[in-house]
Amino acid sequence: EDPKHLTYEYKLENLEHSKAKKLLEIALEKKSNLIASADVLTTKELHEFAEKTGPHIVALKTHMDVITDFDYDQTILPLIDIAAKHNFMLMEDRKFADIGNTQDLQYSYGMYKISNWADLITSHVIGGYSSLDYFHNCGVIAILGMSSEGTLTDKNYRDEATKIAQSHPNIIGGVAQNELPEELLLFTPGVNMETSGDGKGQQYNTPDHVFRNLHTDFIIVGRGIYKAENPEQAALSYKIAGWEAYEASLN
Ligand code: 5FU
Repeated sequence: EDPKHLTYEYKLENLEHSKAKKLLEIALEKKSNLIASADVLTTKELHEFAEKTGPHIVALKTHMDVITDFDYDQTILPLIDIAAKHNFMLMEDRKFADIGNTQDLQYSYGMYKISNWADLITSHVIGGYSSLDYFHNCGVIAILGMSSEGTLTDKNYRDEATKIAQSHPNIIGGVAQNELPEELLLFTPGVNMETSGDGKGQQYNTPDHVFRNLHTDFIIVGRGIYKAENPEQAALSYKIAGWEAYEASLN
C-alpha cells in the first residue's frame, strides 16, 4: 500500500477546511502531532502549562469548565497571546451533545464565549447532521468513539456517526480509537507511555500503537504531560515519540 495518502503533506493538499490546513501546516513546521490536554484547575496553571508546552504542540486542548477561577479577560485573553506566540491552536473539548439551537447558544454565549477564541471544538453527533450547522469559524472534531471502558460507541454507532462526520462541511475529523476514512483527521486521546489505565475507566495506548495500527493524525496527551515532574520535558518526549511513530508508520 502506498503510504503517501497518510502523510501530512498529502492531507494539507487535499483537505479544504482552513482549520484543518492550519493544523497540518503547524504539524509540518514543528514536526509535531502532539495536542496537550490542559486539564488543570486554575488560570495560572493553565497559562504556565501553555507557556511550557507551547513550543512542542500543535494545539492545546482545554476543558474550560473545570477552571475554578475562570474569568474571560483574565483566563482567555492571555491564553490567546500565548497561543499566537508559540503558534499553536486552541481546542475546547466541550463535547456538545444537544439540539442545534442549544448548541448554537452554548457555543457563543454564557461566560466561556467559545466561538470567540476556539479554533477547534469537539462535539458529539448524537443530535444529528443539522445540529452541527451552527459551529461557524471553527473546525469541529466529532466524537465518534471514546477511549473509556464500557463506552456505548459500538461499531454501529461509530459507522453512523462517521457518515455524518464525512458529509458535514464543519467537521474536520474525529476523536476515535479506530481508523477513519482518509478525508477525516483522526485525533486519539488515551495516550500514555507509562501506564495502561487510570483506575477510573480510561484506557491508554502508546504513540507507536496509535500510529501503526490506527494511522492516527494527532495524539492527545493529558496526565502523561501535566502530571509529569517536568511537563516541558514530557511534552518534548511525547512530541518526539509521536513524530517518530508517525514516520515509522509510513514505512
Ligand atoms: F473523547 C475523549 C475520549 O474518548 N477520551 C478522552 O480521554 C476525550 N478524552 C479527553 O482526553 C479527556 O476528557 C481528557 O481531557 C483527555 C485525556 O486525558 P489523560 O489525562 O491523558 O487521560
